[in-house]
Amino acid sequence: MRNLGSRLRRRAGSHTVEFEVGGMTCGSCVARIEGILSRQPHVRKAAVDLGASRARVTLSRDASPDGVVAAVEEAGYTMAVLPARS
Ligand code: 9UX
Repeated sequence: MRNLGSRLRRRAGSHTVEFEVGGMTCGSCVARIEGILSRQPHVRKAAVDLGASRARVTLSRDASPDGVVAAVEEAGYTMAVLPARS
C-alpha cells in the first residue's frame, strides 16, 4: 500500500525521503539543517528529528536526494538516504 501511495504522491508532484543524519548534538543543529534543507532547490518541506537522528524531506516530482545530502554534508554533518518503508 505504501508503494501505491508513494506512486500516487509522486504523480501529484512530490515524494518524501527519509535520511539518517549524523553529527547533530543540539537544537541549534536541527534549526541549522532545516534552514539548509529549506533553501535547496526542489525541497518543498523539511523536518529534522534530533532524538531520532532523522530528517524527512519532501522533494518536488522525481528530484534526486543527492543535492540535499551534499548541502548538509558541506555543513559538516553526515546524511544518508534510508530505505523506503514497506
Ligand atoms: Mo549546537 Mo550543532 O552548539 O552543529 S549547533 S552542536
